[in-house]
Amino acid sequence: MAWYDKDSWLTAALAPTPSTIALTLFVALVLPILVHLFLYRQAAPTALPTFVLVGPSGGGKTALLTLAERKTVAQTHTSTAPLAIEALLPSDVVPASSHYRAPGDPAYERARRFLLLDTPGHGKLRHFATTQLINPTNVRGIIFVVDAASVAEEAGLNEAAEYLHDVLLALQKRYTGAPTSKGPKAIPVLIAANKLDLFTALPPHLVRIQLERAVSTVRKSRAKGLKDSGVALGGEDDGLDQEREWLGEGGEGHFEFQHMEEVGTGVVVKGGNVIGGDGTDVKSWFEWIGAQL
Ligand SMILES: Nc1nc2c(ncn2[C@@H]2O[C@H](COP(=O)(O)OP(=O)(O)OP(=O)(O)O)[C@@H](O)[C@H]2O)c(=O)[nH]1
Ligand SMILES: [Mg+2]
Repeated sequence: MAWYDKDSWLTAALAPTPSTIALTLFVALVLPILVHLFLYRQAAPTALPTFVLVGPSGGGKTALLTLAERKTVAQTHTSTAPLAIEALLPSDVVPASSHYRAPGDPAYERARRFLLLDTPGHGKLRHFATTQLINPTNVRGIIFVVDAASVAEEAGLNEAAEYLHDVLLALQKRYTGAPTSKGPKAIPVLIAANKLDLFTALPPHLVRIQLERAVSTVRKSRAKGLKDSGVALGGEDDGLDQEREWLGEGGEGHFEFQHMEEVGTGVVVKGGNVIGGDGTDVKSWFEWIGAQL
């Protein structure tokens, strides 16, 4: 049977027979729906962007998490386990990805949701935080909560600086150790100078200066032979060359948070207080979160 015969399949496919019309209609209507469903499933957000709360014990991480969840402050105790909650940006903060969307748009409402992960700040329980840094899943930002009154004293400052040094070094290693030359997606860091309601608290710009100075000291002492910064983070302790163990630029001088931009990590310091006689002031932190969403 040749293709031009009356009962060949090609003639039937082009003829105005009811079965051909029905089949064409079916394909024309059902195929776009199937393609839409397939693409929609693939594009649907699988997990919310996560912000990890890290920082020395007593900084106010759990207090901030409680505030984000319940909109009121509550008494907290030293944490021993990580805790994740789903939070919503305050209505007066606009997520950066939704500047041109109207409130009420489902995509706008979805963009305002995020996960907040609290980790224990005690020295022996920091592995909960550091595993998140070594293998971040959906981590959009790190919030390093520090008590601005405790960094006014040497002991508190040193503890905060050591933890901060390890956090920044872990982020740097993640960046420099990436298999692609483009580097992984940047994870920015917010240093939340908390407890500004206290009389003894340092203002944010001084918290920044003090921490930069103290991190420089930590960096110098680590370089002096303590090659255990990788061990402290639960990472590979050997096989890493000296250069990668060094935070920031190769130079010996003063460390500045600005140096972290070269390894894809923006660091900003913003002040606030979760608890206080005059109410809470956490707006600048939520604005920072909104800028990352
Ligand atoms: N004055 C004042 N106190 C605060 C503020 N934020 C938190 N605190 C208090 O600081 C203490 C420690 O707060 P937490 O939130 O438990 O500290 P944490 O960072 O979770 O500490 P760990 O769980 O041990 O890592 C609590 O007694 C809080 O009430 C603040 O802004 N101002
Ligand atoms: Mg806690």
